[in-house]
Amino acid sequence: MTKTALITGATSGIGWATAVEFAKKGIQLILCGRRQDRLDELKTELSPLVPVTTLNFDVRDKDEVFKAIDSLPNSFKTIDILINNAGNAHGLDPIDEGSLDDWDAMMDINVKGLLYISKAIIPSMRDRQSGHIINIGSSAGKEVYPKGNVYCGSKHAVLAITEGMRIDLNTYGIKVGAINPGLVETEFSKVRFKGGSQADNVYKGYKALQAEDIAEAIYFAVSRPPHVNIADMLIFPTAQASSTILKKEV
Ligand code: NDP
Ligand code: 8X3
Repeated sequence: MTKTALITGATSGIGWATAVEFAKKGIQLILCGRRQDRLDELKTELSPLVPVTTLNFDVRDKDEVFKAIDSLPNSFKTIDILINNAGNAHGLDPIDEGSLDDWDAMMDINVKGLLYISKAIIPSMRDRQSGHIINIGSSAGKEVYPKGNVYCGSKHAVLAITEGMRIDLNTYGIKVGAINPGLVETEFSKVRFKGGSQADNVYKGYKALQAEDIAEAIYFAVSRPPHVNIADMLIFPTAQASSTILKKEV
């Protein structure tokens, strides 16, 4: 039977690539994000392959989140797979210099936004006793690096929440897991550095992961047989050994 996946942050990077990968595999799609032009573009690209609908909302706004999920047409209401991907780093500053607005953005989007979406979708999975939730964490959820403070905190929270979800939803047969990438070449650094020139250097001098690499890992996780749950996956580019050890060509 055709499965339905809801992907947050589908307008860019890992979310976009995951939508493309899922469409190729016949999974019908609910694409979410704030940039309607990109949602429309992706819908046009993927509609020849699978049914696609879009939802435009900010994950920080809990009323918008619940309204959006409620507004889904009947044929998209049964969500089998939830990919909690929307998120970003905002800033890279020592803790004494960090911006309160950046901290709010990271905690509100990466942590609370993920919770709002999950709360809107989990009850129907629980009632059906089936479903699969994948939270996009990060290597920053497993270790802390200089100036990463609050972003790392938000991703550590994502991993703790993932474990909590897996424990509490175990009784309903719902799969929960985290995919944790290292450096992936997306718009992530443009957002982190607010379009500044620092972003240009992040992926220079080595081959970073591409969004498609992570999309393939996500598809691997969702395509395992019913008795297999990929609980946690950490993926680095070959050039990266940890958050702070990166082999760059000079
Ligand atoms: P991108 O910046 O390319 O994509 C981020 C996505 O999140 C966009 O689609 C954006 O959509 C969406 N988003 C951001 N803020 C909001 C919001 N307030 N409401 C709704 N949607 C929002 O980055 P990536 O693809 O790299 O990041 C995806 C996930 O992967 C994030 O959780 C990130 O932390 C994680 N990650 C990234 C790594 C990397 O090196 N790139 C490594 C490890 C983890 P829109 O602006 O249209 O709303
Ligand atoms: C994104 C990877 O190293 O910039 O989560 O934190 S990193």
